[in-house]
Amino acid sequence: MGRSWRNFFRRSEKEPEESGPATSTPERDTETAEEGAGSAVATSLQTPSAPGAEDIGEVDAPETATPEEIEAPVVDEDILPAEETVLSEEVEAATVAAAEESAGWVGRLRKGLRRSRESFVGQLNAAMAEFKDAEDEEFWERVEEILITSDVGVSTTAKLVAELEQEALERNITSGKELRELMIEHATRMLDKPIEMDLSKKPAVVLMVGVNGTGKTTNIGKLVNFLPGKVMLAAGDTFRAAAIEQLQTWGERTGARVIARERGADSAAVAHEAVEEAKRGGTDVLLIDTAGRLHTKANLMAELDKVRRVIDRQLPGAPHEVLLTVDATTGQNGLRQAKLFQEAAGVTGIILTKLDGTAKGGIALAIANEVGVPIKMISVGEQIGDLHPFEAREFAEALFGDL
Ligand SMILES: Nc1nc2c(ncn2[C@@H]2O[C@H](COP(=O)(O)OP(=O)(O)OP(=O)(O)O)[C@@H](O)[C@H]2O)c(=O)[nH]1
Ligand SMILES: [Mg+2]
Repeated sequence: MGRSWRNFFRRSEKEPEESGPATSTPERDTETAEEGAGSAVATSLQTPSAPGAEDIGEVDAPETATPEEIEAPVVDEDILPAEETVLSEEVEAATVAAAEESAGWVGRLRKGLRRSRESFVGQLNAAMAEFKDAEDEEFWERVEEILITSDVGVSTTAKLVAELEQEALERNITSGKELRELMIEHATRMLDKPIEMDLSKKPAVVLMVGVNGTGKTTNIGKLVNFLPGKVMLAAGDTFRAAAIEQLQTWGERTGARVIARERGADSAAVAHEAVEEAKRGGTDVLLIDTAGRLHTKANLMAELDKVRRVIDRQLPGAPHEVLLTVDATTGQNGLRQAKLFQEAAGVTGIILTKLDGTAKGGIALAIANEVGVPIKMISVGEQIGDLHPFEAREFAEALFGDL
């Protein structure tokens, strides 16, 4: 059951023996890290190239912000969450216990989705109970409404329901039970994409992007524990002092070295220094945190573009992965963010976060169908064990399965 971390990372076949945690700490899940390190052979899964990365053309990079500018509020963003976020104290307290809890992560996913599932599945159950034949147009309209209200969105719902209707007709399905299984199958097909992370280069550079509060920094911290080899972190979010400290805390906790400069420093300069250090120090994976908010969306995208260009100049082909965190509780807003970042930042994978919260979960289908980027991981809590490789079938079952 479930996809493990073992085959998740595509590693270079040259230096598997060098892999292993950089610094062993009690918190670090060394067993998992070593398992991952052992999976040197790439599977047939291919990581897609960064789509849209070339579309935005040259953008003037923003100057380094002055302190006054740093305090200035975001002005033009409807896609950005309103509140500032800080590292939760719960994360501090729960680090050690977290890995042990990870076995129950599907349960956490189900529990998280239940809040919406109770109404969503309740409605779906009621509709399914009345299902008799696939020619009943009213039935399909009802299913459409239910899906749209659970964040699947209009166009993805239309596609899913059209496929379902066609197959139900062809196979002459007459029971709700069979139809539900068909729904799970179709959702699985829609969600099932290559999720493997390409860490075959040394150093492999992973850039974490996403709007503020979606879980970039926290999930960098969690990811360190599963990454094979020597890991380094870079505090590329120089917008807030707390963001730098937050990453440093994760560094202390996981034993990963952190490259940081002072608040207000040029983010691209931090990335530059980190790549140099990673090259020099035999780092296997460099994870770079970025800001989730600047004064404007244009500033943010220009900064990300500058960071990417600086990294690529130093290490052609890098960053090898650009991971976007999307807070699943923000519904269709998350879909807009995914489209925006895909175009501007060349995202190669999405981490869908806060699925333990009030998320309706349907956003995963919308992203899978409408954004050409795979969901690679899901996060179902603030603890280290709450980050998991995305598994399409499991997710579809958690979403559409019977209560
Ligand atoms: N419940 C829950 N909380 C999460 C999850 N992922 C992250 N968080 C919490 O969400 C808050 C924001 O996470 P951060 O990692 O700071 O988000 P960020 O994207 O780095 O935010 P900025 O630095 O402001 O751009 C923190 O309190 C995290 O602990 C999750 O899967 N579930
Ligand atoms: Mg952050």
